[in-house]
Amino acid sequence: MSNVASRITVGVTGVLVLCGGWAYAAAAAPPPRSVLPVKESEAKTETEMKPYTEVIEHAEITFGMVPIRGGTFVMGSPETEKDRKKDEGPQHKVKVDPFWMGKCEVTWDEFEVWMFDMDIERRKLKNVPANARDKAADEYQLTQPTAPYADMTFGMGRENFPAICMTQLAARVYCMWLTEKTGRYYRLPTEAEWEYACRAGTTTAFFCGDDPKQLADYAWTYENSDEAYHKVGKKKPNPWGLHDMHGNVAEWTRTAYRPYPYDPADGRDDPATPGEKVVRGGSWRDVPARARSGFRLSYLPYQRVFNVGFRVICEDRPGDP
Ligand SMILES: [Ca+2]
Repeated sequence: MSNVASRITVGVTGVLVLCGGWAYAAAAAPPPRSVLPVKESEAKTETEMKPYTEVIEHAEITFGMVPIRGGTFVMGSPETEKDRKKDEGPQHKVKVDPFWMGKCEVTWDEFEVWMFDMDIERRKLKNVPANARDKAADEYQLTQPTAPYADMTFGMGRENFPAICMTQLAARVYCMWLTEKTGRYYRLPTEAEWEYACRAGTTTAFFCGDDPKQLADYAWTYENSDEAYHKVGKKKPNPWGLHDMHGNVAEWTRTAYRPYPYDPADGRDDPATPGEKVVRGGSWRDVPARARSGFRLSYLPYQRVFNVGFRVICEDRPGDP
């Protein structure tokens, strides 16, 4: 699965530059990352990839990851699709490499370990010394002596509810922290990876068909949400085992909003690319048409959006989330 040579890899302490077939280290290569052992996450080949449960050490928090096989799919929606927007075309084929994806959206339980330094506090309380992973991850913790100025849940619930209202940058730093914390490479999905995983082999407006009425069993939208987000994973998953891809909270991707065809060679997946970043899937306060597999929305990466959260993906290729 290793595909390092095809990417420009930016590590935490070193920069690997690939140029005309020559690879050289522009700075000292980072030491090998310490890995928290999770047996099921180990896979030498794509066919060995299994679902696994990730652990956030010292916080007693876990979350599920689902293997997504690589493949080629048709990105975008057909002109005949009801409510289709012009930016969803032209349809085009995109190849996607394998990865694991969060079975559910990132919850407050997970996000607040990072946001409130909860693992550091627990280590202090229990007098547990920081291990190599903790030390590396602590570099990405927020330093905030006071509580945030507003309740980011807006009273909608915290335990097992999806995190919202973080900037895309904060979601990315969370991924960097999680990478150090676990030793596995976590990042935001690209727009193509997100749509590929959402469609799960389907070509209809929703992974459950074209009729929005069918959505009720699979998604929280304006039609059934009672105007609030819901606990993650309560609706049926898509064919690849992912929950809430349509609705609940809309999800940040790492990709800059650009016209189709999707072409990663133009730098749209590079986090440093300026401009608005794509958000996918619609939310509890959106009508079903905005939860369609092909629907695209975008916000600036420093915007905190009331109905936008994220989910993580994991792959074996190290880089910058
Ligand atoms: Ca969602």
